Amino acid sequence: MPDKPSNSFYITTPIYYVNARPHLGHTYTTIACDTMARYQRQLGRSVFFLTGTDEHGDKIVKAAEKEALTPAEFATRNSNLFRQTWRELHITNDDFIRTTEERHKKTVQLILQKIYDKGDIYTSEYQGNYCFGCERYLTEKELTPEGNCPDHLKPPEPISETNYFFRMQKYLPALKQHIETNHDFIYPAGYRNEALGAIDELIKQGEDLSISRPKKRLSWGIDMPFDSEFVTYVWFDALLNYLTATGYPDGEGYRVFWPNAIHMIAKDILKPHAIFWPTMLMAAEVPLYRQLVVHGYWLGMGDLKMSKSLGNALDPVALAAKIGEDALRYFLMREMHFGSDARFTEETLQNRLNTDLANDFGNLLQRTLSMLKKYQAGPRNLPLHECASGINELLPEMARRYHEAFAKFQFHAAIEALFELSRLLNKLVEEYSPWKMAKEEPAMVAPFLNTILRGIVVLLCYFRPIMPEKSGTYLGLLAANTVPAFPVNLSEISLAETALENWPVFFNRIDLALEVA
Ligand code: ME8
Repeated sequence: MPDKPSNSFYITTPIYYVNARPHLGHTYTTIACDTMARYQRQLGRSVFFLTGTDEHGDKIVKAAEKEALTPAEFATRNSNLFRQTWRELHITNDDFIRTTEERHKKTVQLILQKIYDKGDIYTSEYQGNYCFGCERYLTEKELTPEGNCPDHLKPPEPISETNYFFRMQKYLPALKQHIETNHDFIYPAGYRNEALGAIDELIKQGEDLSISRPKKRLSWGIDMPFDSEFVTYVWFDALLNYLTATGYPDGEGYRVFWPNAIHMIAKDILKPHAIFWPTMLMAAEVPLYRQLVVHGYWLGMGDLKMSKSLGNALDPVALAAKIGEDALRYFLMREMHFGSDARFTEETLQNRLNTDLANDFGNLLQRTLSMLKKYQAGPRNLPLHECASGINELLPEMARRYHEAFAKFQFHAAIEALFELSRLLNKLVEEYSPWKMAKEEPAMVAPFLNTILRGIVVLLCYFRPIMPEKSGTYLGLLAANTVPAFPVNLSEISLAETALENWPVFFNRIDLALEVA
């Protein structure tokens, strides 16, 4: 049995299908988890951050055939694309799981056998409308008026076959009760309500979950341990990755991290995560994960969900090369309100980055450093200037809003809280005008600019999970290493008293229109 929740933090991305290249949609989830993982580490927690690839099923077989590769060759090549992308974007995942690994096969078979032995798996004939894109049967209600899958815009295929079924119905009432009593189990609330609605619908239909595929139709999967004529249904296989990676059932990771497991997904895969997965855990007598956090879609051209099949997906590595890795992270975290959809256009990207990073914070940083150099004022740990009291008044409130926003995955709100301080610092520079001070009260210039600089160092500390590279570089340049992870008073900031010669530009204005021309 796992420990009670402790100082540990476990976060997962979905494991991505290897039939597509990583695009901006996958990148958002991975960067959001990475930002959260970095934040939790900065708080001093012990973090396990998992991502990986989902490699079995019809979809992969079909995609491999098109390229005249075996499913295994195809899966390995494309899984490496994800691994490579996350490496290039400096994602700090602690593990990368592939569902074709031996450790995973063991867990899947162990859990299936356990559920089978207690009588919660049986065989039956099934007929339904199967969407190969979603790798699941769709109900009539889920289809668009034209009879298409709402995500893949194609009609599902009618299929009839004998399969093994998991007695999901048995666990639905208990799951419903769990969701009702644990308000944050599925977050934000809109998705919690959607899950409750879907449970009621499933109870009404009375259907269980088909969890196998006959090998004569599909052999690319994990054998059912009690019948080698069948392989495991891809969702049953895939969901278990979250448990495999902890070292279930005996691993230290299972004991330490499982009680604090948080799964991040987009709304497309709410049903498998909010309903199939917890009922599977109940049947396997494994405690439920702690929380499911659900975000909306990045919409690309035509205001459609960005995806490979709709042809409007963006390559994250190319984009990062163009605008910078931290700028990409910043944009994704600032622009999407976690839970709602967000639109990706070059215009929103450019406006957001130029306004926030070049004009507001970037300008504050550049002008402060230039003035420090021009007036030969530091960095120096001088007594604080009188304007520090206004800054110190804001800091605890800013920190409170920032941490509260992080606790709710509202990254945009955390960033907004920081910009209040950035604006205050810019305002103080205008108000006190060091260029005038230099003529009228020259002795005040250094204390003033160094007070502003300490405020900038505070901001860099809080920006660190979001823009790790730039914040890290500037903190290395400007701050002593005694600075706390999340300072709440300027007196906690010790500056690195090294001469400022050349420093990198925090953010170069971008003009994507000009670049295209
Ligand atoms: O569903 N906007 O894999 P997948 C936001 N293998 N997020 C997006 C997105 C978009 N336009 N497009 C993709 C699968 N995503 C299964 C998961 S888990 C046990 C198995 C992100 O490759 C988002 O996180 O289709 C979404 O849930 C996921 O990619 C789907 O990835």
